Amino acid sequence: MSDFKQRAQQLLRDHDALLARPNREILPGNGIYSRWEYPVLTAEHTPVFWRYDLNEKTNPYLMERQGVNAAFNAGAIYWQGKFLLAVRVEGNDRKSFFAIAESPNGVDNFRFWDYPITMPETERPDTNVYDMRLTQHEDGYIYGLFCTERKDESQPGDLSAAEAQCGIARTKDLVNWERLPDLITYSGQQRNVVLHPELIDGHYALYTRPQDGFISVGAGGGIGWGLTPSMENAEIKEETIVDGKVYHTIKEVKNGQGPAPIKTEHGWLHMAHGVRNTAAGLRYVLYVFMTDLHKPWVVTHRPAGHFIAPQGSERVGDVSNVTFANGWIVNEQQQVFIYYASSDTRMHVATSTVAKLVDYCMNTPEDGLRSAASVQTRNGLIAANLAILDTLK
Ligand code: M1P
Repeated sequence: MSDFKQRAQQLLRDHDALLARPNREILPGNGIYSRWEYPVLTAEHTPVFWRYDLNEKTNPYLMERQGVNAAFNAGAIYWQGKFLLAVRVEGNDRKSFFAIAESPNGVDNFRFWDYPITMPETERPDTNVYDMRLTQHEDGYIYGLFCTERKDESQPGDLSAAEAQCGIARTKDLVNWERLPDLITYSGQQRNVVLHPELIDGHYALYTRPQDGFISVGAGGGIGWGLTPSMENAEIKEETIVDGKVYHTIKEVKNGQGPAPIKTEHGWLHMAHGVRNTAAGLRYVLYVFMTDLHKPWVVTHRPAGHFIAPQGSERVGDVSNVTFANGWIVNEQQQVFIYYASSDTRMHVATSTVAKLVDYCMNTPEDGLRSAASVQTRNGLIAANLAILDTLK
């Protein structure tokens, strides 16, 4: 057998072994959720035939011709009994694109469909697209809302000056996508925009993240809320802040809605990311909160602090110290599969249940916003526990 063929077979075998590797729940967990041992997706999970030219005539050295740098920030949907992720795949050329990866059980065996999503462009082509939130809407469409990034033409001298806006596409089969005009808002820029799954007073409702600049949200920020009569020419005339930035919390610098919220009998369950600054740069963590069942723009429960923060090897990657999530899935058994990315590099899963997440939201103390308040809250727990500790021995 030729060296070329031998190496090609090795590549394909190793890839198959990686995809078939069983994952393992890390127990006992923290009672809120369990992490799983292996990332569910990495750059190496993308098909060999996306990266290598497998033709010996055109690629005698069997080189990787179109490398993939990362697979992260995936939207998620439970579709025809399968767990589907709409992954942000980033090529070595820094361009991101969307690709669907499918798993039978949500925790391992994720396999990419043969082709990435061919996302149509608008008249103003996107330079980069990323972080798609999937919403199965009551109007019958699956919407994908994502960030479209383009050069900020008003600053031709600054090559890093960019503009982020919300791109919108919809589909009925996750293969054929109809691109709709970008969302119009009257904030400078938008990222982390998410469609609420139900109409509110006959209008489509969106969680937004108004921002003054491309990286910095400036004076604005927070998770916003706005209504539009149509998604075909979506326009939000008035944005109100649902969950703002707060000094000395995990969302002091900025925050953003994660996936579309989950409807529960106690209200809407939300996951978001919060960002604070440190001497080592920005730190992104995930937090959860609940809003009113009939008024999803009104926060009812805010457990203090982070829900998931980068841990161990999750802390290192292209943009270190980041956890980011824009997808979760609830299955028929009300189990929740939380898909989170670490350090803009790879995807992980954490598993929980709707009941546990609701309990966490409703019964975890809020941030008292002062050290003394935190000690007082903790002392309450300690005193109550000391009174019963002997009964557990
Ligand atoms: O690098 C961390 C994250 O930064 C951005 O999120 P935000 O707009 O909240 O700062 C996004 O580019 C996101 O993709 C990225 O993971």
